[in-house]
Amino acid sequence: MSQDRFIFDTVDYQNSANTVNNFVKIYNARNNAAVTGNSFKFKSDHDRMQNLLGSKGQSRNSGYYDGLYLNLYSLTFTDGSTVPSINGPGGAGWGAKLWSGPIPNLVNITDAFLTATIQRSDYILADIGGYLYSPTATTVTFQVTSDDGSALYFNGTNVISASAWTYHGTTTYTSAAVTVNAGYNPIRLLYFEGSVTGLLTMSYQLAGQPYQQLLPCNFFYNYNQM
Ligand SMILES: [Ca+2]
Repeated sequence: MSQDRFIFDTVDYQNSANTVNNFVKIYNARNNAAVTGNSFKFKSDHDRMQNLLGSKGQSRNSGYYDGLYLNLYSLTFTDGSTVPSINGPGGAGWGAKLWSGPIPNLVNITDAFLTATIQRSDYILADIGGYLYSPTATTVTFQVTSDDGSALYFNGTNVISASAWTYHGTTTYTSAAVTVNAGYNPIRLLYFEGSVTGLLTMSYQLAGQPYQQLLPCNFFYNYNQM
């Protein structure tokens, strides 16, 4: 007699009243199919759940880790005017990978961060990716501030102005309210910096909430190394 095996995946969701709900979703271990009708929700103390389940990153059997994931590359264009490919690594202007790692809390790439991380702050490209998780469909508005270029893909579409992907001083770009599907929504933030001052920050506003710059682990995940 064969035995059914299941994967239990914990997710956290902060609702509009700032209450943290802890969900457990159940998947069939043979084919990763969600077991419908059997996902259930804990409305409980967040820390107590962590004590029960271990650190949040480790508790996700489906392989998702907290935060977004940052890959830094060398920008090979140093003339201050030639724009690199918006299609990412391998395209024009994208040189060697310089660094990679998770950014668990905040998108805030500054000259100081780059100098501390890769001992340089000019002629770099950043490819930041992961997922925004929501247990239900909703909407989100993003703001990206960059010097120089930036592009923000959400569920495969660039949701900020195409003019952001140019050389310019510090400028904030605001998306329209975009649809968030229930589940994991792919998100990718691209950035390039030529010379002089550089900056990249991202904030977001979920429906009914103020803008937040922090990326709480409740919402943003990455899937191993991209
Ligand atoms: Ca600059």
